[in-house]
Amino acid sequence: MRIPVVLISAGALALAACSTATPSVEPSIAASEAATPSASAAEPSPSAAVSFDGRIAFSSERDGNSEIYLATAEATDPVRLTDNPAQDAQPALSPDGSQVVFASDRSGNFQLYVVAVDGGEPALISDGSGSDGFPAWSPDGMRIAFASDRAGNADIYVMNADGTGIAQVTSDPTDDLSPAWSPDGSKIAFEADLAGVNWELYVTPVDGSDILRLTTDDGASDQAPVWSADGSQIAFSSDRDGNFEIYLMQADGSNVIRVTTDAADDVEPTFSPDGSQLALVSTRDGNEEVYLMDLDGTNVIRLTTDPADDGTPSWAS
Ligand SMILES: [Ca+2]
Ligand SMILES: [Ca+2]
Ligand SMILES: [Ca+2]
Ligand SMILES: [Ca+2]
Repeated sequence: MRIPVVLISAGALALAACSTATPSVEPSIAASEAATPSASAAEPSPSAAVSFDGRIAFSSERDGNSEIYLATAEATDPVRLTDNPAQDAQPALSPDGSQVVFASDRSGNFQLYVVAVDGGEPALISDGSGSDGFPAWSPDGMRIAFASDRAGNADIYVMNADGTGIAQVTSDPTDDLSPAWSPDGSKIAFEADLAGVNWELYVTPVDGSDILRLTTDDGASDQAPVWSADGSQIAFSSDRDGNFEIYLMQADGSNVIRVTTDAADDVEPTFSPDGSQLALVSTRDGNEEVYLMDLDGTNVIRLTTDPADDGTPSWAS
């Protein structure tokens, strides 16, 4: 069983997963479902850059602990943006592709930091009043939505991109995670178990005034929503068909379409800037890798080729 990306325990946004000693910031993909990673010659040699448009930020443990990396079509190897023994995780590229906001426990508990893609020291933007994670840039680049346990359980908040002007969006007693902005900036989709069944997807105006449930599959966990560029669709991951797959639905929750069809876990979808592709994380080759594919699941491109876990892609122009 996959467990939530962030477990809320003892009032902390513990980015812990399963029984791994190292806090995992990726969705916990059951080890039993993944083949034993092989560091043998089976890994293809990354001798040429994979072709794709824009920039993709992701997290990886390839250098011993979770760091943030940036992949571009021009570069053969991803560029490492963080260098800290703490967990640096959940990167989100700004809409113009110039900055990455991410969560890190380098100060003790998870806080949000911003780093320029061309380097420099990450700047703290959290105010330290709770453990913060799941940052998501608003489409105009002016605000950041995130999850925080500062009020006792995980809720969705929004703030200005410099960390000022924090406003609470949700205030229910269950955990609300993984906020995603609609392209017009008016709504936020998120995952929660408000109905007391399991993780379901919800949507609300940014002021939190009208929370609507989008998914109704009570027997499964629906997680990690992300909006298409035209606002018509939401991609998400769900285990409703036995293992985690990527699905698309209309933004009102109707017309669910399954995108992936393999026995491994497929999670953490995000759209390409032009909306024609998805990036996602899958264990289909033995460990967590980032893949790109068309919206119908065809033309699969493997972006990462490292035996360590690679995850949480964010794609911008
Ligand atoms: Ca690190
Ligand atoms: Ca809550
Ligand atoms: Ca699958
Ligand atoms: Ca990998």
